[in-house]
Amino acid sequence: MSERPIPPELIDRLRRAHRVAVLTGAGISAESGVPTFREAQTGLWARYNPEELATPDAFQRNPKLVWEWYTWRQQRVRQAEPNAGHRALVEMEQRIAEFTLITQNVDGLHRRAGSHQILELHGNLFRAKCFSEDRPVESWPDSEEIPPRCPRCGGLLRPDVVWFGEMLPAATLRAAEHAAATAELFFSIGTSALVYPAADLPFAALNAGATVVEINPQPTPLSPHVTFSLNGAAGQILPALIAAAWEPTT
Ligand code: BV8
Repeated sequence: MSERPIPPELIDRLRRAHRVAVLTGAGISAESGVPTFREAQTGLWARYNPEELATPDAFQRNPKLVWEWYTWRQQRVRQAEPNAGHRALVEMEQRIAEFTLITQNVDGLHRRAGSHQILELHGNLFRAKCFSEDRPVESWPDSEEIPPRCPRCGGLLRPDVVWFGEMLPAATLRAAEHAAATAELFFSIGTSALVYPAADLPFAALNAGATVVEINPQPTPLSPHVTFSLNGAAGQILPALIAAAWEPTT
């Protein structure tokens, strides 16, 4: 695929930036072999639409099915490794004075890659909480029962992720909104820009006068509004951007 060169103006702005915010979606994990949220599911899950499974109603209707979907996703992620796109964002965090990584992803790959300032808007696949108490559960006794039960109250355990129709963690969302509203440079990477309130963040950055950059092989509803649109894979574009901005030209 012919790589269009990265605009020199963008490289210059990145080099000079002090406050950068990045929003990532499932696309940044695609090159790690983790299926994106909206691409067709395979195998046992082919007949289910993720948006129908990732809801409290789905869990109440069939807790075993939903718990097993997340167990399957955990296994997929455990077999995956962070990719060059995740690693490029670790380097960007090291180079920028005030860097905030906001992710919609629940796969934990940014942390495994070595990123630190991470805001997990939609929770994390590998954490569980009690469905009745809505409080985290770190561990529970082995049991044949699926889903397992809360050791405190006996309620059903559920994944500690934000389902459709559920509020995002308030402090995390506030921090993300602040980062978007104060960034000089905002990147939207590997997201279809369909899910709210996360999809509002690039607009908050634009409204505050930031330079907004989208990295995605496909156009999205955000594309017509951004300052720079880099059409390609994050695992290729991000390392090239880092090299152009900070690696000494030989
Ligand atoms: C809420 C966790 C308040 C679970 C997820 C307006 C305001 C507020 C709410 C709404 C609103 N309008 C509608 C709503 C409701 C809803 C919503 O946004 N619905 C959408 C579908 C219209 N929002 C909510 O319910 C949110 N809650 O607002 O609470 C409230 C309460 C009650 C009533 C009303 C409001 C909660 C949303 C969170 C849902 N949980 N995940 C789980 O993962 O199981 S969202 C889920 O979608 C994932 O987190 C995922 O990350 C996220 C977004 O998807 P993407 O990451 O963008 O992934 P996708 O597959 O779509 O796209 C991948 C992209 O990557 C593609 O563009 C592709 O081209 C690109 N790509 C592919 N390969 C690469 C690549 N890019 C770069 N490189 C590559 N190699």
